Amino acid sequence: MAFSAASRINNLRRHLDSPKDALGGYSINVKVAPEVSEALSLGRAVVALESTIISHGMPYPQNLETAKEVEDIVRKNGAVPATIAILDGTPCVGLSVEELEKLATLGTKARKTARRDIAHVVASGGNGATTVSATMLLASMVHIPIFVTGGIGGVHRDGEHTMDISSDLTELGRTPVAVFCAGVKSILDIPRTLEYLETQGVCVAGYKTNEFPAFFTESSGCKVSCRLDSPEECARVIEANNKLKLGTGIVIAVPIPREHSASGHIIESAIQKALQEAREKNITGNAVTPFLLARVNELTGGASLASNIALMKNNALVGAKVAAALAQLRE
Ligand code: PSU
Ligand code: MN
Repeated sequence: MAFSAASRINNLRRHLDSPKDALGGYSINVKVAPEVSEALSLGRAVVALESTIISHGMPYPQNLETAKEVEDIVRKNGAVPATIAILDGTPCVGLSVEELEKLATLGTKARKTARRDIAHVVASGGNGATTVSATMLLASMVHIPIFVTGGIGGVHRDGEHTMDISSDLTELGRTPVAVFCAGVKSILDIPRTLEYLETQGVCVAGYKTNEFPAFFTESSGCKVSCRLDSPEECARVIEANNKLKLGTGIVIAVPIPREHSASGHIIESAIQKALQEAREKNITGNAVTPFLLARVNELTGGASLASNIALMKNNALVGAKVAAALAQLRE
């Protein structure tokens, strides 16, 4: 369906003035960077990016360098990057270099903000680094259909007892944003994560693969629900999801490029050790994922960080190309 530029601007304004559907009637101010708002109003390609990966997912200064490089890759591949975070209580879509620096240096002092935390971070004027669930929600409020990250959360190992299931999975079941990732880390229970996504009605596609990747490695032994072989094919599925008003998200899993994949054996033994330590230290709730990510990185002597950075950049490349293909499809 073609929209004129003026009607797109009006639609966006109406939505920004009153983002009621997403936050239940609480009319808040969402700050959209001028570059992002212009691209959205003209129907150009935009890619949302999360910020917990900056604050909690990587150490300083690699987090800042990676965030900037990822934005550059998105730009070079035909889309406008929109990193999402909550700064001084204001949800921001598109960050300046200074704002990225602020978040990167705050690190874990920024509040890890999932859907459940948004209202409190806003009401208390805090700084929130948004996880996949909160980033999806804010992206959809301003009608950004595509979001790139490294790995999504999932069902934790032993999740059948702890019920530790990331809100990323329920968000995917209720918010129509396509999330590009390299699968989920094997710190999680991958088969149960996929079962949960199936229950939530989420399409889990493999980009040029039939197998769901395991973040550091290409294979998890689990199948995806469909395979997509080009940016145009991805764009058509995203558009069909949108036109059908299914209301659910899509996972598009992009395997880590082979030359950057970490040795499965080294990673697995680090994961086992980190899981054991987490149990001994009685780490629970939303502290589990950041703890495991940091420990696996330490235990592998930075090898996992290098892989993490490489796959994030690759996901950004693919996501930006799909965003460009989607914008073209909608012209
Ligand atoms: N997995 C990663 N890197 C990350 C995260 C997950 O490989 O940075 C972050 C993402 O922000 C994700 C969040 O949304 O952790 C999930 O946290 P939890 O498991 O507490 O839901
Ligand atoms: Mn959890």
